[in-house]
Amino acid sequence: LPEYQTADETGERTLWVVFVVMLVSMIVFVGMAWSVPMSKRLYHIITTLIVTFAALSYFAMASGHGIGYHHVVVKEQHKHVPDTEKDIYREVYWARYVDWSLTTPLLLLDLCLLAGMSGGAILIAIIADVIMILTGLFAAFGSEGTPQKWGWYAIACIAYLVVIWQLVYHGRASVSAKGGKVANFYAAIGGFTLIIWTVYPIIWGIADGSRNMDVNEEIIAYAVLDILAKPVFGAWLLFTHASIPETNVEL
Ligand code: RET
Repeated sequence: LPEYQTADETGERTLWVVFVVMLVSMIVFVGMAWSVPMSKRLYHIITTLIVTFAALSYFAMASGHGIGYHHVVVKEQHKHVPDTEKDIYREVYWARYVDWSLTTPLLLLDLCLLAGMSGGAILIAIIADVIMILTGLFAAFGSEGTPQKWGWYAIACIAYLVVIWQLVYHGRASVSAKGGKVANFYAAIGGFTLIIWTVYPIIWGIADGSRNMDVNEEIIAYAVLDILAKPVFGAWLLFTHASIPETNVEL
């Protein structure tokens, strides 16, 4: 009999809770956008789009959509009877990758605009980020035991290093021209982003990669990260933007 690794009520309830958190953040960010003139709403619009995409993807996952199955054949050895094989089907929430492929570029755009990076540096950061998410998706559905699976993961990690390089090297160089206040804020929110984002590939390696975390635990881990990376990041950015006029972007 095949074994199915799926979420139960704990996982489903967590997905609904995050959906509501994203929806409430969306309403709050829209309200904050309305309190400033249109010409000062760029961060508000980007940040509202981020939580809107997340709300849509969490709604899909909570209601049972955007989920596929990854099939693994596990060989079982026995002492006195012939070896057997067992089929394991584990849920893969591909809706996350759709979400991430849209929201991580927007999160980066927030940071790149804050730093005042050049168009070329912004483009490299965003394209490397899209490559990271899409090769991560290939890794998630890659056949178990094939070199490709971890190969795709390795390519995604290299793309992630390119993203970090753009933010740390080019971002810091650009932001220094905006004065100490903006530079300090960029260092703080950029450092926060770097820490949170780096936990994603670690969770992926434990849950989807080596299967040492069950589906519920995976949902909870990503739920915490997603709330920190989107609503908490967004609120921090928008409130600070309101108090430091030098963060304005002329676009
Ligand atoms: C994957 C697996 C392959 C290797 C790497 C990954 C990185 C993912 C990241 C995701 C960030 C998501 C965010 C979501 C928004 O809330 C695709 C997990 C490097 C960095 C910030």
